[in-house]
This record gives sequence, structure tokens and C-alpha cells, in this order.
Amino acid sequence: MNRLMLATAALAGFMTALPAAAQFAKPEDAIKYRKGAFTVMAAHFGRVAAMANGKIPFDAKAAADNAEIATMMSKLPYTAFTEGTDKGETRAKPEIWAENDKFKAAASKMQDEMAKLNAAAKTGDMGTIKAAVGAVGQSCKACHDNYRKD
Ligand code: ASC
Repeated sequence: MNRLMLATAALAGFMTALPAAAQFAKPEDAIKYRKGAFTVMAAHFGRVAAMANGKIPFDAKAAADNAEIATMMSKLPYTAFTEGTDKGETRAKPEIWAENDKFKAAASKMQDEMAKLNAAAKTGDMGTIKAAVGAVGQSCKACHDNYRKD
């Protein structure tokens, strides 16, 4: 391993060990990060949902691949709801910070439903996938209703 690779690996290890707030140099960076994570998650969940709703043809491998990515993405946004990121280019409501335990529970619910969808997608069974897509959609909507400005 050359020195640059060693330095990069050391830096990557250090970065993942940092507390959440320290991952972002500025509040705008955290806002951009979480929006990006939600956007990518929605794109990949949306492909599975489109199959479940008959808008695009069912392709079991594509469903499984997209569900896997959506599941990974579902883990990312929430470290970026740090203090001071309620202002700026964001539709995040103040309730996220005022009732943070409830927000975290709602986030966790979405992550659980997404993990179930991931498992369902691996079965290749459309009925199972359809039910799981519905549950994920509900969990997305619950947070939008309570914690996102229109
Ligand atoms: C999606 C998507 C959302 C949710 C939400 C469900 O496909 O991008 O944000 O489902 O619309 O109500």
C-alpha cells in the first residue's frame, strides 16, 4: 500500500468515527447531504414501487437490487438533522428538534419497513413485495405529514 492510500484509509476511519455534527463543516452541508440521501432513496424505492403498482414491468432482480440500495440509503439521512440545520434551504419543521424522540421513532419505523421490503424483494414474490411497498409508503408519508413543510 502506498502512503497516499494509507493516509486515505486512516482519514476514512477517522471520519466515520467522528460524532455526527462534526461530519459537516457547515449547516448547509448537512442539509444538502440529507436531501441527497432522501433523493437517492426515493429514486430506488420508487422503482420498486413502480413495479408493485404495475407502472413498469416486474423484474425480480431489478426489484431486489433497488430495494437493497434504498435500504442502505435509509440509514444515512438522520445523522444530518443536527442542531442549527432547521434554517436555510430546508422544509424540515421545528418539531423535528422539539419532539426529537418521536421524530427518531418515525425514522426508525421507515428504516424497519424498508428492511422488510428488502427481505420481501429477495423472495421475488410480487404479493409480498406489494404489501411491503405499501408499508414503506405509509412510513414515508407519516414523516412528511408531521415533519415536512409543504
Ligand atoms: C415515494 C416517495 C415518497 C413516498 C411518499 C409516500 O415513492 O418518493 O416520498 O413514496 O410519497 O406517501
